[in-house]
Amino acid sequence: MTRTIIVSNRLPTKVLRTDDGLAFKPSEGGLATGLGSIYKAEGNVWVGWPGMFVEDAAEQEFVTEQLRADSMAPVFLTESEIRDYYEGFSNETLWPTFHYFSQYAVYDAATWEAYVAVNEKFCQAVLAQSGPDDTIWVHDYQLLLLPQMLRKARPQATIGFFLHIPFPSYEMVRALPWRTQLLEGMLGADLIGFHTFSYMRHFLSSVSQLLGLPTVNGQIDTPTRSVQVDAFPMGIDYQRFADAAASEAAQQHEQVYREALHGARIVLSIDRLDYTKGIAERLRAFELLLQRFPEWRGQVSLIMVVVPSRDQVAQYQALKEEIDELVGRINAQYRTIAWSPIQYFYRSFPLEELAALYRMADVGLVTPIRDGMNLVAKEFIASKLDRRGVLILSERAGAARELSDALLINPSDTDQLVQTLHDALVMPEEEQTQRMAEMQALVRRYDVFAWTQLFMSQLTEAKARQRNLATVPL
Ligand code: GDG
Repeated sequence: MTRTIIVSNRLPTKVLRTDDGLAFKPSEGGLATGLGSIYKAEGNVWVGWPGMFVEDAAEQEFVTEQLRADSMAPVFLTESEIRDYYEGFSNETLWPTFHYFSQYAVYDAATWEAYVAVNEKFCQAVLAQSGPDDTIWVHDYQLLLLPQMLRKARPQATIGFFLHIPFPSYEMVRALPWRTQLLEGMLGADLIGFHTFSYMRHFLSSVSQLLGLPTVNGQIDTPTRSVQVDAFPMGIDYQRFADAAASEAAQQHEQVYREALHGARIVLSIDRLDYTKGIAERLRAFELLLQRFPEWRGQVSLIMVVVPSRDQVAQYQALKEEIDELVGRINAQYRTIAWSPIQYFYRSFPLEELAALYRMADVGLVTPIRDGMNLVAKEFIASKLDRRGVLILSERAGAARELSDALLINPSDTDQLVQTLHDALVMPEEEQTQRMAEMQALVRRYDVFAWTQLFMSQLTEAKARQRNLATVPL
């Protein structure tokens, strides 16, 4: 029997150290839900880091045993590996480069070496779980070298790779000192997936210009194999968000929040703390809205949830300070005893509270500078049971390709954003429901389960094509 192995930097369960010993907390992320039916099936497994340092051998054994029961296999990483491979090369070199923030990119041979070594460690962990003909689906930018490492050890395996962040233009990629190794690493896969066609085109262009390989119709021919490349826009678990929004708990939260907000209209923004998300730019636009359209003072509040993330990286600390300062300044300038322009939360909320916020928001404000897809935009849509509400979406989020009924904006154009905020707040209800209905139909249909199925079936096809090629006599 062949098996399927999912590999990502993080496992879908986090191990925590509590007063009562080690605890296991399942993640509610979209990927975990979407891939649930695969990795939980008989014999399959998800390989990744459990999110905590476990050095003691007996503890490692305990964690491994516990996770095995839930179809997971941990890769234990040390503090220095996380510092260099994850915070270093992944988040200080690849993340800024792939999001067009090259001014933040650090080129450091030591973190690159750690990246290679940790990819190798993941490779060994996968090999320990897999046989020669198994299917392996590798996820994201932390593991770009893994497909090729696996290919060398398992020439017959079916290997898929999906990138969750943008793939940037050749001009960005060529600046990376390790560009050749990174591209070759990805090419170990039989199928490489991106969120959009433009990321896919950028990848093909880099492969052709940097490796000199022919690329025709989404197929790359290496001297020994052919690799398929395609776009698979990731979806969400639509029903889960629709159900959460309909729940008694969400309705109760909404009631409490509405009373506290004294009837103000609500603009909602939800992101991880990240300079790619355009959080500071969004605050400046909201400040300008209050300046240019004084009629909104006292009438509209921005609820801004920022989920702490990567706070060991210098740029993230600086961004946090910038946000704190901007919120302080705007609130100090405009607030009244009864009204706050910005309700800012630097923490994450449980699903029912998040659902209440999605439910009650008049405007969803999703304005990243760059974003692979952006699932928040889709979750906002799924939560709008009465179809009222307007989505303002950056044209530089992958989601903008699908959500053409959102109000699309250029996140660098503050004037346009201010005007669009105003337009959204005065949009007639009929137009709101029309746009929302179109977007709901799309987000409901292409959910995360459809995404998983499509990728897996294309992967099987790509492998079959590969086998046919191999049996054609020269
Ligand atoms: C990467 C790419 C791509 C947020 N606040 C709370 C909370 N969240 C959840 C949201 C959403 C998720 O976090 C964020 O997903 P995004 O897609 O918006 O962004 P990234 O984390 O940057 O993800 C991105 C994605 O991978 C998938 O391929 O779309 O472009 O950067 O699901 O709901 N969840 C809870 N409380 C919160 O306060 N429970």
